[in-house]
Amino acid sequence: MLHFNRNGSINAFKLLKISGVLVLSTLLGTVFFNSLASAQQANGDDDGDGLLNSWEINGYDANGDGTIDVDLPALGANYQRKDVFVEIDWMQGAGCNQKPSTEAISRIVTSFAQAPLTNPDGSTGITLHVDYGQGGGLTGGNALSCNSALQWPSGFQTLKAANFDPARQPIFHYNIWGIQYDAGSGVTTSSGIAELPGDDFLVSLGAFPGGNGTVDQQAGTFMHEMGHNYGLRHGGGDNVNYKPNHLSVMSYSFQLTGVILNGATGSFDYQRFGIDSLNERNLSENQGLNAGTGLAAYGTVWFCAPLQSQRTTTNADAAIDWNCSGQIADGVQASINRDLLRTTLQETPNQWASLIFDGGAIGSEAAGRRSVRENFQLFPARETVIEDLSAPELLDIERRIREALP
Ligand SMILES: [Ca+2]
Ligand SMILES: [Ca+2]
Ligand SMILES: [Ca+2]
Ligand SMILES: [Ca+2]
Ligand SMILES: [Zn+2]
Repeated sequence: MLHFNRNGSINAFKLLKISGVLVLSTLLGTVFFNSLASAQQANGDDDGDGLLNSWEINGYDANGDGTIDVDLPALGANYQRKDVFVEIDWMQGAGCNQKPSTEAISRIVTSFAQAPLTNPDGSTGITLHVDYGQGGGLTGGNALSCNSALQWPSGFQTLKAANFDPARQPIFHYNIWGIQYDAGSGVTTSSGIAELPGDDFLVSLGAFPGGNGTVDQQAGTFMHEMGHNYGLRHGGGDNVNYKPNHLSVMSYSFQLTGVILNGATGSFDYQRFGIDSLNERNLSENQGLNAGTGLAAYGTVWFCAPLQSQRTTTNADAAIDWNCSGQIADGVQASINRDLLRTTLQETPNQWASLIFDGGAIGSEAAGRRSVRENFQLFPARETVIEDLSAPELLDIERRIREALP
């Protein structure tokens, strides 16, 4: 992947958010200190989802005129349970239909609902609200014209400005489902691009089967690109690809199939627990990933040098023939993550516990009063992740996993 640093503004960005909270406190403080129990401050965020208590309880009034602009209670927000909001616009017309399937979106809503995080109300999980134009309060999602060479970030931001209510900027991530894109070095068949952390991401499956991918490919890629917005990386806490000790849709090994659980693909998930490092100069084949009994239900994928042959196991906590010698031994030296380098593949975290909920303009009270273009300048992405595998490369990984797990 490529990471572009657009740095120097992080401190200013945090200060703006703080001042946004102070402004809100001034405007609404009296009302809330009268109407809420003392512990529940209007400008607090009890559940840590980046959305202020006052917005989740009363709705968000972008310009302070007394009219609610984003009715969060009507959308199902709960100030004591984590909520995340995504608006999807998709290209559709003659020759393209990039609308995600209902099944793909609902799978990821389920994945978030099953997240291993506890909430102040005692529940577990995150409520993922996806507006792709279903109706009810969810009328932001709409079709866009087909464009097989969308420019990032300029063209993306132009579409956002024309198709996204600015009042939603502190609350909703914005996601376009396009065909292919150009981030400055030509049109690519890459599956997407995303800010890290941030509030904008693109899914681009135009070169995938059927012109928009299978349900699995849609579900996995949507969750993968959204994960970058929440600060997640391809190697868990780092950017190293294909780490066998990273069991997450954030790894290219599992983006299209989901993680291997109970002998099968299809677990669309971020990593749920920490896994030890692997020293490629001293691997214990007897130990496998050695992350304890909870790992026994999980499989993993690794690669054997020099041919980079891809291997799959359905039990990552049992013995693993890391160097593909046909024998199990300790003290083995092998590069197992497809890069020919023998290094230490660093430990990987519980990714659900490390989500950054307030990327980009999310959580900034003043952001809803600005134009899309103004916020784009004020909240530059710290990094942008361009998926650097072509469609054929990513599909090849998926095909080999499916061959190994009939
Ligand atoms: Ca909140
Ligand atoms: Ca909430
Ligand atoms: Ca829209
Ligand atoms: Ca290696
Ligand atoms: Zn990625």
